[in-house]
Amino acid sequence: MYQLFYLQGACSLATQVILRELGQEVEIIDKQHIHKFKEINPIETVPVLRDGDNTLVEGAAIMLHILNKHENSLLPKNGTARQKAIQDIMFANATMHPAYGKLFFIAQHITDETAKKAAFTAAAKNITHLWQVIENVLKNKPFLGGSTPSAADIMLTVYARWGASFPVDITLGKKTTTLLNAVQAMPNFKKSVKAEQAESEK
Ligand SMILES: N[C@@H](CCC(=O)N[C@@H](CS)C(=O)NCC(=O)O)C(=O)O
Repeated sequence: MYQLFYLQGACSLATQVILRELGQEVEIIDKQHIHKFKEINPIETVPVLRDGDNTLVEGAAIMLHILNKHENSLLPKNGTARQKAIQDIMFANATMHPAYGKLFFIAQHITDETAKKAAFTAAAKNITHLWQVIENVLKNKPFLGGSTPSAADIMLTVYARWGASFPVDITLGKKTTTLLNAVQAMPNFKKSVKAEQAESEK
């Protein structure tokens, strides 16, 4: 069984959803319940995945590890389709995630109200631009992965939920909204959200 260290609603939620989609058993552990989490991951971020004696960090690396290890339709086996799916995972993890990360940084570190508002507006504008890029890609398909959700679709859906926690206007296209709703309606998405809630309340 895998062990996954998480924070409620954080990017680790995507790791949990995908482990469940892969039919894997996972024990989830709230990072906040761990006294010396720094000893597990020196940079103190989630997700952290324990696969036997192997402790993995970095969301995209973890994603590729589990997708390579288990039979699935979330990551094509070869060719351009595989390259494209990996590119989408990297876009999610290395472009969209840090764009949302700026919102958390601004909320925590900018105290001057005028500067804070300007920074939130600039960050939201960048996020809206990234979602517009996604909307354009979705012209001829419902998900980045084609007719069914890919790992990147699930990752992006987790990040999209963060916008509601900040005083920002992020505009999402129609097809993007449909994608996000469809992913959030997946039984394993709902199950993962509930599992986090139950575990964190312990
Ligand atoms: N590059 C890292 C970034 C992960 C990251 O920023 N995780 C956030 C949650 S989404 C985190 O753990 N932040 C520390 C905290 O909130 O305590 C990865 O992809 O795993």
